[in-house]
Amino acid sequence: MKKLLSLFVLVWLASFSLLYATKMIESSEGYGGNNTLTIYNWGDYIDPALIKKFEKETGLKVIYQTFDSNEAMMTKISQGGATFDVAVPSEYAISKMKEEGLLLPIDHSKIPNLRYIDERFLNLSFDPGNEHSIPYFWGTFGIVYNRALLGGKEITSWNDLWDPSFKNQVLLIDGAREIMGMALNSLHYSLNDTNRAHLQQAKQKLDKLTPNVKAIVGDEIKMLLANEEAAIGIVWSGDAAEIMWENERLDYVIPKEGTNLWFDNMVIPKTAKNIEGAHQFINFMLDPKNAAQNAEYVGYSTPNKKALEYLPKEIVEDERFYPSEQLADKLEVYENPGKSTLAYYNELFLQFKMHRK
Ligand code: N2P
Repeated sequence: MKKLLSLFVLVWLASFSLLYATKMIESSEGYGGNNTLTIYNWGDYIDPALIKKFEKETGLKVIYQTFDSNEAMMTKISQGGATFDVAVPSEYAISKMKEEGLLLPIDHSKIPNLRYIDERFLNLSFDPGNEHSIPYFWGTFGIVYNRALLGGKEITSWNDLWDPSFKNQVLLIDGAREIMGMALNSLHYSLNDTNRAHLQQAKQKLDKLTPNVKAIVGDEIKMLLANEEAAIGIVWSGDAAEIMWENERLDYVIPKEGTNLWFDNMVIPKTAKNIEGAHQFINFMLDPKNAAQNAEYVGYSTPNKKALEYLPKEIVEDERFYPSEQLADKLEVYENPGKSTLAYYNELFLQFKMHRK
């Protein structure tokens, strides 16, 4: 009987440790859980050295995936197939995701570094009280161009892009909201316009830009512009900053008809498996030294007031990348126009892309 009992204990112990071992393997292979942290961010939007530093400090293993538009990110998150612990949407996407119940509340007591964020970037209308999102980067959307390649011509407005002499010279990023917004602004409409006739007009105006459009691309836009494969790019400010460091013949303009002022914040999607780790990561990215290192690496503007002290003066005093409150007030933030209008923006943009082929 004794023998039988010890055999039973042995078998029980063995199966228990087997179960434990499988669990360990599962989590280290990235099935999510408390040893891993899964992050979903824009491409080229973090200094990889910071991921290593975070892993070292916390013992967590980071699984990192990227997207290149809010639309692509929202589709993936709402389908729920993949689960993420932290994601970095822009303001209108945050508002939409909140509406759809896709985000978890953030526990501010676990984010002490929140005190370093400039008040200007807190408590904005898309997320009052920052209940569901914490600032990461911010910026504008505008035109980067190579004056030398354009025979010395200067660009100051969206409407300049339709100049017939710029044939095959314009690169666009692949974002429905951004490109439709640019066309709306060029017509002096709001980039939050919901009037379908205006949206149609914007799409027709985009069709007229087609001869000048060389390609609609993702993050490779930076390489193409830096290598002078095209003279003009419609880009986010931080991408412009990064390529201007590489090629000094490039300049960035905020078009005079106005443009978009955007905010990208960190959120915890509802399907998150490591909520504690997500808070740790958000707090880590808000550490002023980490935030400064990240801003210097990617070229984007940090909302972290304390981090500005660690950044070169030429960068933080450059109105093109750190627009003053006065200038920023003249720019427009994307609003969430509701599901059907948003779908209409996407549809028109898709039609424009197909029209090119
Ligand atoms: C970085 C993309 C920045 C996103 N490649 C702007 N919202």
